[in-house]
Amino acid sequence: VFKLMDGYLKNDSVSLQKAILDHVEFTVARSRFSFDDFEAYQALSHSVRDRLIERWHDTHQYVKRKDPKRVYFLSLEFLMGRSLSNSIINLGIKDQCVEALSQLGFELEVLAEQEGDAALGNGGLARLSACIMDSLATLDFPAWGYGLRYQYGLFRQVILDGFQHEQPDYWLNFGNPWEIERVHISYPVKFYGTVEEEIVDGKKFKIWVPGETVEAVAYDNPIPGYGTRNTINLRLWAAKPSDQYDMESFNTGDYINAVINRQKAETISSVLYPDDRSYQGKELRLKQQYFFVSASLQDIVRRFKDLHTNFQEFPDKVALQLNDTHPSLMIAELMRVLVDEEHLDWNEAWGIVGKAFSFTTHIVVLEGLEKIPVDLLGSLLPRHLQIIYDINFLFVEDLKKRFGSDYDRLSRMSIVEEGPVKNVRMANLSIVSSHTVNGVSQVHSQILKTKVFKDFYELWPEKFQHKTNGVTQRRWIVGSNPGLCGLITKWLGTEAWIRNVDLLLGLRQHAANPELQEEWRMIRRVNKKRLADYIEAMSGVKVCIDAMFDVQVKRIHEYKRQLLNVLSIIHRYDCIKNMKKGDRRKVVSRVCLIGGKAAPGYEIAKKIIKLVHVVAEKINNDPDIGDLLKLVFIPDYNVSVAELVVPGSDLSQHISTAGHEASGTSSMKFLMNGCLLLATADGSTLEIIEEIGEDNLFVFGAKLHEVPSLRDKARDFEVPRQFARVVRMVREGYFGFGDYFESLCDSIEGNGGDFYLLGNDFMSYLEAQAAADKTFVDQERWTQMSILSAAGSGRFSTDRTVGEYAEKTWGITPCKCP
Ligand code: 26Q
Repeated sequence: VFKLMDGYLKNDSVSLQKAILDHVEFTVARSRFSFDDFEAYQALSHSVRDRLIERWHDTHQYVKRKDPKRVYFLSLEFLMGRSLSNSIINLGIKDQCVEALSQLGFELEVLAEQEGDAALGNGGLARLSACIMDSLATLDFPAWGYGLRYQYGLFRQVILDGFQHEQPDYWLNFGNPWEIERVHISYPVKFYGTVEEEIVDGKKFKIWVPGETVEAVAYDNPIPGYGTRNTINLRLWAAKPSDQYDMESFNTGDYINAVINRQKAETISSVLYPDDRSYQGKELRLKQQYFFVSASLQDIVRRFKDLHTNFQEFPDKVALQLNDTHPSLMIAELMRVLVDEEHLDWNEAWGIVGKAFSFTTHIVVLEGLEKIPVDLLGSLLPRHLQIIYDINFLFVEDLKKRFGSDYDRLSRMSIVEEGPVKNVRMANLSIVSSHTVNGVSQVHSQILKTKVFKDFYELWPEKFQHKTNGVTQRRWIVGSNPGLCGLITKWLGTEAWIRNVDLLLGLRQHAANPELQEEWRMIRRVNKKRLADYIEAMSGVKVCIDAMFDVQVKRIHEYKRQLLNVLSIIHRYDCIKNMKKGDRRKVVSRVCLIGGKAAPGYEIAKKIIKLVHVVAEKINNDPDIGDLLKLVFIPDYNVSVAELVVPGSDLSQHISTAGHEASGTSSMKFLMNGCLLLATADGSTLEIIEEIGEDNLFVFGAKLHEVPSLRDKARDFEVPRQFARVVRMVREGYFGFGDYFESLCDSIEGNGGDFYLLGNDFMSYLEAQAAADKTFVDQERWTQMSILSAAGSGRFSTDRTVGEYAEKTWGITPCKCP
């Protein structure tokens, strides 16, 4: 275990124990002779927090002195999950904490369970942000994360009678030891109003006279690196009422209403929007975005101005990374600050903007791109709308010079979309204003160049890059699978892989070694037992750990095809039912687990959840089936549930229709943990296949280039009878609720055609499933594939991703605190 040098605070178990007891008494205000698990969790967290703060101060001081170029990772979403275990691991004080606690009669694992998840994000994009922060800190990059401190994170999913209900996630209810409230770091953020002209030194300037002001207060979340003192900052903004421009309302005599109105300011950061395109064009969402952008940029500019006076140096000191289009109003905001406030020429300012921003998109289809209605933008941010129009005017003029009167092209590329409702296309704004644009897997980046942003690629081929996503092995192996972590270290003879994940390749040479295989299986069995206990506690279903644990956990979306999975489970059930008793001995037992949240307004996704439940009800209660097949829905899937599920799975499914998953990152977590993949050739799976070889996972389904023609032919496609049969069972109410599932069945059989090609891929999916069964019987082969999966997962660490961004996009180098 690596040891960091102590700072002012000591890290031996005696010092830690004293720290814990002091915090019990003085922070939690309980007696040091009597406190419960939750209070112990609080006291331990505060002891850890103190140590984080120490390193975090050192890092800030050091980086400030060195003043290197910094990257600012701008994201409206961060899915951090729990912090206690992760911090303890990254600080390198796990053994000492375990010892300190055991003498007090507590267990670290039990205390860690007391913590709620910080779920300030929806899914892949948000968890990616969190993994990137871990790698930025570990690799000593001078980096900051900026985000919003939503009071309510992603809704909690409660299942009643098989239906999803959404409940508020008031995650701050029991306090949050991982943040530091910075009451003195706050900025006014302005909205509405008008644009006027001002003359300074004989020159005309536009000034924005805003109508409403809200205060943004900083909450800092220290992010420790592993095996380094570097601890970086994730700064989240909360909205508070402002004292500025508020006198008026208090002078009208209606004191009570004036106070109540002030309180409304807080709604801006109150709730995370679920990922749902139907929310587009909502004023509150736009306010959130600008609130985030304005506060973050004021902070960034202030830090720049602390040491610099010449804005030409701004891009040498600042890299601004846009995590999707959500923060892209910062482009207009930086223009406004430079031109209206700092009085730079337009062209000078535009040059600075173009060198500062880089843009990552996580979306594959054009329809998914973010648009803001011009009317809405004009009323909330009148000056920004003007700036966007000006950017667009100059851009379109340039285009005309280049492409003449190719009006179709001009209208496709324009930042402003004309039509009955005019919209600002945020992706176009981001591409035009950034020096680099990247997709999140090789194939995704290719699709951007050839389809989604083809016009832009033809104009600026040099702007387009690709950066395959990753996940952090600190959380996804060291934290969530300590058994496997120890085994890997033992066989590699070093724990250096925790910082240098390419070393995992060293496992390849041992993949067929029976001794390693035996130990590997033992550890996986313990993890499966832990998962089985959780399943039973949560659903009442007892599962046999000799069965294959077959898992699909991710947001529920039609393109991710959870429905295909359910239909194949029905098929499996139907086959077993119709088998002669003697043949059943050959059936490989399965425990199928499906989990994930549906956006609240996404009807079809909600029906899929209900379908899982009714099918599960039937199968699990069929005495004829017993342990041969079980189906369980895992409710309220989140980061900490994933930490339990991933290490305990044998097979995981990533079965999106080819061309629809930009990358996919959960597959990488499963891969690292030695879980085999059953997947389509989509997103990052293509690179996983390249890395571990197609013999080491189960691939099926239409290929990317086949999808368009299959879609054209979908209407004439004769679906396999097996597919028709299982859909008919659902339709005709074999599992009940036949009417309710009609529209769901229509989505794959009706006139609209089977857009996601479930019918098409069904037989090939069943074949892949059969291949998985066949392999599972051969445990030696299975274990070898499992070891080779983990061995090949190094390429999918965010350490690699972040290294590539640093070199190719941001132009930053490490700044390691001594
Ligand atoms: C949009 C408008 C209004 C409110 C919310 C949103 C919104 C919020 C979140 C739209 C999209 C998201 C999240 C998207 C996302 O998670 N995309 C996934 O990103 C992963 C990381 O790159 C990829 O691996 C996945 O393939 C991609 O689906």
